[in-house]
Amino acid sequence: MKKYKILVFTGAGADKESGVETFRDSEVGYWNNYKVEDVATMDGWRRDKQKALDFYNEMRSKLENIKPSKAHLIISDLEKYFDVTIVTQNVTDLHEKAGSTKIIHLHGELNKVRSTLDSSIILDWQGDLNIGDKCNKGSQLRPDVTWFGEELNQDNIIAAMAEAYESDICIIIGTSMQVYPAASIPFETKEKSLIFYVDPGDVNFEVPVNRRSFFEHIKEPATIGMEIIYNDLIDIFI
Ligand code: BV8
Repeated sequence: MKKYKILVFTGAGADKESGVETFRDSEVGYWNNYKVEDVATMDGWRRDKQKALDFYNEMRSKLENIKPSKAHLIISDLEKYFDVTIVTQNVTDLHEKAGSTKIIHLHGELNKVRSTLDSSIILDWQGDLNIGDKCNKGSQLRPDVTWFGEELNQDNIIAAMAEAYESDICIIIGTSMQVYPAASIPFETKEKSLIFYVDPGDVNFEVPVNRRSFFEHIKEPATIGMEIIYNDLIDIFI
């Protein structure tokens, strides 16, 4: 029997209970301790490469010690019954560690770096990246993440849109939905698809009028929200 398709759209809040800081929603969020323009823009990179490298080295050093939360594990478990695609804004590898198999990283990945001369040269990378670490063409390596003002990887955006167009259910977890074009993807799902928004905070974005009757805000952290949704989906669809 054909499986219903679920699009899971995640942001930093989905990783919060694994010990990863978010960006905008708390005093300790990344953007409260670093200036976005210094560490996540091309201008910042041009001004002070080591500062940007230090920011991502700090984030990458945490990767080894963080584990998937119950939310990541439930999302992975949904693959038993549904055709699940994860479209994430997160640069961590927690969905991979939880066993999910279809993951699109819209804003890149912390454990990858790329050449500043030839963006097709992408290397797996653990540990710190520093000035002088170069690709085989002799150019400085940079984090393989998408900075503000940089175009997203078009293959990823096209793949994410294609999955959204076919999705019957959308689960949005832990994102303020402030960053575009990523935040447009959940509303590219089928017009009558169910949309669950898991976030202990308020809904601070516009839900399109034609989607409001299918939109449910579960005002809980990711682990509790995903338990609620898992039980609802099994009751309704299985
Ligand atoms: C581009 C780098 C153009 C990697 C990031 C309209 C259309 C297109 C672009 C724009 C547009 N309007 C403005 C733009 C420009 C810009 C943008 O969107 N700016 C915003 C801020 C206004 N977009 C861009 O620049 C993009 N590029 O458009 O290029 C172009 C086109 C052609 C040619 C050249 C250029 C690039 C955007 C990517 C930027 N890179 N990160 C990294 O360091 O991670 S974005 C950054 O924000 C992260 O990737 C993060 O994932 C993303 C979104 O943040 P969230 O994940 O939502 O995190 P946040 O802290 O905001 O929210 C956390 C939520 O979790 C909260 O709601 C909280 O309540 C909740 N929460 C807390 N605890 C829990 C929880 N939820 C569940 N459980 C919990 N326990």
